[in-house]
Amino acid sequence: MAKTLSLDPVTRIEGHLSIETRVEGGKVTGAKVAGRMFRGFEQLLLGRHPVDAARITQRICGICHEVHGIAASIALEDLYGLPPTENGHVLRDLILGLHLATDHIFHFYQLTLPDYLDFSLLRNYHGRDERIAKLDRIIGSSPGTFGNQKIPDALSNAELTAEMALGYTEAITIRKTAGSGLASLGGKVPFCHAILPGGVTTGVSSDKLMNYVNALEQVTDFVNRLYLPQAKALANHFPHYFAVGRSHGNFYGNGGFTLPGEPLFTAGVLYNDGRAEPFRMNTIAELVDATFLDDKGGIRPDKDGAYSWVKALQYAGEPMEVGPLARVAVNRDAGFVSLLKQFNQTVLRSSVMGRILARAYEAQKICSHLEKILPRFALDQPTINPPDMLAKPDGTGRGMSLAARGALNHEVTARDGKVTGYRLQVPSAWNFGPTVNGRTGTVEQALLGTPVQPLKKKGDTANQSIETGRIVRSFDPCLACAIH
Ligand code: NFE
Repeated sequence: MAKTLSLDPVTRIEGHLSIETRVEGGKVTGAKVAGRMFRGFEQLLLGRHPVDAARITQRICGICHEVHGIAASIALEDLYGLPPTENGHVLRDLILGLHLATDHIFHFYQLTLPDYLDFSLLRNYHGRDERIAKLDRIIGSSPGTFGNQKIPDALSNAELTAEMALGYTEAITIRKTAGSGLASLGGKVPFCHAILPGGVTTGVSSDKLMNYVNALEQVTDFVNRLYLPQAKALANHFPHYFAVGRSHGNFYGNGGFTLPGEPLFTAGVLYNDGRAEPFRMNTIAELVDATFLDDKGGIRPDKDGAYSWVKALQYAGEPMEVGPLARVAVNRDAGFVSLLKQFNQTVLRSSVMGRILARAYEAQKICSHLEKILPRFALDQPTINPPDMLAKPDGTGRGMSLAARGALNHEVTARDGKVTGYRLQVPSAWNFGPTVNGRTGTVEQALLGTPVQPLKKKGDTANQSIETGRIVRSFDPCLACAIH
């Protein structure tokens, strides 16, 4: 007999997400992924000065603010016909890259590991590291978060659990250090007010630059010493997750980090039948059939057939997976393919563990790229080519950029110097959109066919949701962004 399992709200994510699955014969046979809260950023920009978008859109999200400032600035540069200075471009890439690396660290340690570890195992630790005793006290004070004995297949190795738990606590300190480095260049965090069209307004003195360099060195050390090795250790212990959580297998990625002549990522689309093509902006459709919106963006909370506030984004009629795994797939990244071989994975496919590993791999790749571009910053050169705030541009500007969770597009349309349209195509909308025209949403597809654990005790469905939670969190959901 079919039954329904709900995860509502999904915790350890940004925003409001509900997952409903139909389970039949021990497998997920239907899935509905719904964003639960209307935002309205596209609407509130209407009638405003276009440059306001660089600051207002950063408020869409508490996690990925910088990326919206950057994508908006690129769109505004297109609208104003205003190239950034080289210094501005360098600073923007330095901000973007350090943010992406720390966002990935946060996702692995704070958002993902509690799905796989039973931190109460630390009580069985017999090593000499005194920090473990400290951790034990933290765990005792928050047993709900850390003493998760409900996980039916948690990592049973106490030593490795202890090492990862230490990574968990160090990741918090690293995030603070990275925040300080980002504020040195972006003015402040969260919401770097210095990111504007034409570059970055901060007067970057040598001490500010050194603070950034120090943060980058610490983040790089953390990635090399703990994050990538521990992501690999997780993959070693849960190798079956290379076969769980497969989306349709269509990938889309934007370019980015274009400064050194050869971009770190190039834009493109890779279909599940192996076809690859360059990205074409006008091939994206925003569909509202299953969304509580009408064709003009008006709110329709009682609309028939609607079940989410997230729009369905499709590329040439196909749902796409976006994110670090999509970026390595579209770029046919040889380093990542050889990393996969360490786990006997011969083909790069969509999966839970593929996403987790791709993020760690990307963090390392970005950190070394940032070290490479640092010398391009010239202390005596301007950081911004400022826009003429009295100009009254007419037309449309597009900013195709990237965020931790995937491709990010901003599009601004202005008449007589006022915003008349603003369009946001955001990573989590690609991944968390609903089913439209018979094409299941990306995460919905990833849930279909998932085996569900048998009930341990009557009525205790918590352990049955573990697979769902792991699949959903492997996409690093941000519903605040998805709905915007
Ligand atoms: Ni709110 Fe974001 C990123 C963007 S996801 S986290 O990364 O854009 O949709």
